[in-house]
Amino acid sequence: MLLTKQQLDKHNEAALKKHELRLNYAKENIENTEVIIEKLMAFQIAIPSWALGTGGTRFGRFSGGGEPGTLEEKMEDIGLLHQLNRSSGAISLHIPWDIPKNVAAIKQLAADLDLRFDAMNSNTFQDQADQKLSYKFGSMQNMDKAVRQQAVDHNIEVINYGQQLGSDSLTVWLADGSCFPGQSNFRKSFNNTLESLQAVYEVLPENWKMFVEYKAFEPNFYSIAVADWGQSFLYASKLGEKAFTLVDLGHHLPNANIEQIVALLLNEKKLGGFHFNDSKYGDDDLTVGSMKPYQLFLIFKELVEGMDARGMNHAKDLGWMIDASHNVKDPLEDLLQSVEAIKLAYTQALLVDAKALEEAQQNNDVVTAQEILQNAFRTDVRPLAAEARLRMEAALQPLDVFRKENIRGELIKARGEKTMATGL
Ligand code: PSV
Ligand code: MN
Repeated sequence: MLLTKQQLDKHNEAALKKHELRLNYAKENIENTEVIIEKLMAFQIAIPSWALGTGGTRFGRFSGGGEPGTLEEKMEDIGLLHQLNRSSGAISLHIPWDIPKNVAAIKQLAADLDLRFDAMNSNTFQDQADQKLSYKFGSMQNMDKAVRQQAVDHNIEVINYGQQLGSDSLTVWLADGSCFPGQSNFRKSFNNTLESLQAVYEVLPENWKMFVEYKAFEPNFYSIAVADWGQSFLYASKLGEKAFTLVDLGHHLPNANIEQIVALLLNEKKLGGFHFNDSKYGDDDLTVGSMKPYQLFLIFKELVEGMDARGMNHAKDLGWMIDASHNVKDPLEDLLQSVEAIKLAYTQALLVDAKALEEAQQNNDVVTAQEILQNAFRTDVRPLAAEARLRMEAALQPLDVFRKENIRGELIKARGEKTMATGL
């Protein structure tokens, strides 16, 4: 379901006066607003195909209705998000949850909605109905070579789908590990995992990247095959220059200094991309920026500084994706909030006076350093993000339009109350 241009114009016209007042005020206080707005217009955040339905926990799931039941419907939902914010122009597929059955038709739909295919995700953390061997005791780390081979073959199949669709990266997240001390041998698990990853890396197309995602715990609770950024870095370094670490914000032990991790990975040319979400306790998969917006800003501050130091393109040289779960909110509203939070943190990071900060650091002027960061963080940059949307013919206030046009109601009418999106 897409809105007509007239529908969007009507909402934008109603909100225009207030927007202009806010924008003028922002322009008076912020330097280089034109450069910032252009950067914002270029910045796209991929939406995973598994995030369009209601999420849940192992205790339950409360569907909100009107969920997309097919890959096509998921793409249509992302197309709608993209129409509202012009910042969600990419989809990331999880195989086998979202196998493209008719590749030509899926590519055509993506083109119609102006979406590109972001990283492909393999799944060796669940057993599928038609699967020969079980991943109960791991996939790439498994003691049985035949299971490892099955996991390798699956990843190669995922690359093949990605090639047909025009993707250029593969994200591997392994649930492999152990639940109890003594259950497995750390060195053997590591070597098996490395060998399996190498077999996939060997067939990775020339222009592709391979992202190795880490996670501290869950579903295994004693050890995980790729538990932290150091282990991911180790695999990525041994694999070669097309392999990178992927940082999912929810995959750290409590209070980890993620911004420092990001800075060092960038410095070592091993940062590949992000899965954005937020958390209070563990891998909570909450709306980006809903718990720790200052941390998100600090991460972006490192990203901007580190990318600029290497002459990287902010919009294109790293993978930007949301990986969240929507248990109590409408998934589409939640995704609009997440995209906005990412863009605001990015904008605030662009405001940091890098030269003044360097000087303060040089002089050990801790107070000034803090002032510089917090001045940027406390600046209201929402009018700049709204202006970027307006210039791209998107909605000044996407959430407002979503509600006023009763989009969820329309989706329920079209798809029914009881639809269930595939995924976890
Ligand atoms: C694992 O928790 C993870 O973050 C990986 O990225 C998976 O692909 C995704 O979530 C599955 O929901
Ligand atoms: Mn993730």
